[in-house]
Amino acid sequence: MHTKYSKTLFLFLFLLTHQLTFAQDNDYPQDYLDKEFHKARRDALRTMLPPNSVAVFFANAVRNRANDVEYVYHQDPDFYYLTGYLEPHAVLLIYADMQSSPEGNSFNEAIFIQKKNAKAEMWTGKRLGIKGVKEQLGFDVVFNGEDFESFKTELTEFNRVFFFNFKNDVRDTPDNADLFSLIETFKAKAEYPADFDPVKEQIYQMIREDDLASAQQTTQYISYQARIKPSLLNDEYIKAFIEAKNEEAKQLVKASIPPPSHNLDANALSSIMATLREVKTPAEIDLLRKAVDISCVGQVEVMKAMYEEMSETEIQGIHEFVFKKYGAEYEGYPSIVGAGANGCVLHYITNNKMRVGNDLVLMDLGAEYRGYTADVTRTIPANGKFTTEQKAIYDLVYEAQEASFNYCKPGQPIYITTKISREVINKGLAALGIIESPETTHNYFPHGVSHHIGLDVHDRGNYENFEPNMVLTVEPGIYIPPGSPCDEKWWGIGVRIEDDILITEKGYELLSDYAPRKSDEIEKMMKQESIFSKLALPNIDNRK
Ligand SMILES: [Mn+2]
Repeated sequence: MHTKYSKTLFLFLFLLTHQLTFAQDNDYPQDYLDKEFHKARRDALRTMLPPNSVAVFFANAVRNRANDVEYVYHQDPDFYYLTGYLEPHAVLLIYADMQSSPEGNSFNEAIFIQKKNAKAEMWTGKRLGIKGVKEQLGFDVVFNGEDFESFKTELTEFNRVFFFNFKNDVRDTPDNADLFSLIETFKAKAEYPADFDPVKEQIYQMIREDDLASAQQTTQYISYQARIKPSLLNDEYIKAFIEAKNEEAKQLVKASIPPPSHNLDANALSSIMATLREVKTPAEIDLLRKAVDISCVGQVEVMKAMYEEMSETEIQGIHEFVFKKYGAEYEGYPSIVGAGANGCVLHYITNNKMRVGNDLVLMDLGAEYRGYTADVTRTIPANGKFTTEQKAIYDLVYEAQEASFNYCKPGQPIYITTKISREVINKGLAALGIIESPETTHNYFPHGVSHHIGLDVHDRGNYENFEPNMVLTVEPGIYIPPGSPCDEKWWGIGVRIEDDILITEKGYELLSDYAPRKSDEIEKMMKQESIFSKLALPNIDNRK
């Protein structure tokens, strides 16, 4: 009897504890990328590194908003992709070959992270610490940041040390294991030259590898960079290359360029990471689908809810409420809600017009779900009905987008969508009399049409051909700000239609098809009853 009772009690307690753990776990998102994903991406990166090299990645900086308040922390997407680590003040080393520690252990990667600290965690939340990073992120070699300095790794001995050069936006704090200190330690270990200039090194490299065919490309790159940093043109070799009149003279410059005096490479990682990140894994595609669906629900709910008295701010709020209702943590980029002429400002994020009136409202928003962001734009008439002019411009953008979709398949160059959209729009603008002829130079469509999406809204990519499992936008637009050299009736019309597609073996899949795109389908959707029309909040105007 006694035994049986104990057994039952034990079983009961066991089930209870188990149940509690289970319930607690389930109260938090379970669908982040798993540690196997991040490990597989590190392994894929390793295969792209030349022998006897190491790639070094730093966590993003914590950035200050004002006084003692920081901006919401966002991990560097490359760092997240390779680690899953969401905290600041960390550095990752990925070696091409096996290394041995002084204790005789072999390893080919190491991560240095934020140390557990009960006091700090009381203010800013739980840290994974060494144990958490080993168990949850699957790293074997994990140290606290403070141990980076004494960590034995002879960076100067490698053929190549790859990293992204540092931006001067990292604050030094009293903590000797903060990002600032980790970077200083790296610079000391790698004998980073005080005058290190990756752009100059890139130009030297291009000149060294230059043949007659690429001379123009090198010259273009130099003139682009010189606009940012004019002093580049004072460099004796760059100056000589620009001034070289013929191939013979260019060859002389090429032969005179000194070899690099160190093993640091701050250029190559961007194309290596682009190659890795531009093609998505099934797990990434699942998260992107979710982010896109959520963003489309936002567009649909706003289509139903919109009326003339709404403000841009409120419209933004409905989208973002929908994102959060579905568990998306963030917006992937600052939300754009622009009525009328505001829609002609490409990155209008002020969103403070208090009444959208009879204008078109351009809404470019993306939910970020578990790190992956959508990028969807709809442009709708605030009062539910396109005017003749609004519809003419809208339908032209739609036509350009439809024409571009036809070319979204493996083997086609990504820039083709821009080329096709441009052709359709130039022809259409001329037919409407907005420009003189399809050949007229104009500024009504100043941007490209396709970019990758992923951990970044403008995700890394090499931008060559479409390949299966790439996820990209197709987003033509026409913007006619007031004062444009055309009939006034077109002024203040800004239209962008932006959809997200998954490239498949034979073509593409439209991921953002939940939100209507066609002008008459939008008008139909806008007639539907909205849940938000029942939302009544107290009037606070007369409170003192
Ligand atoms: Mn976009």
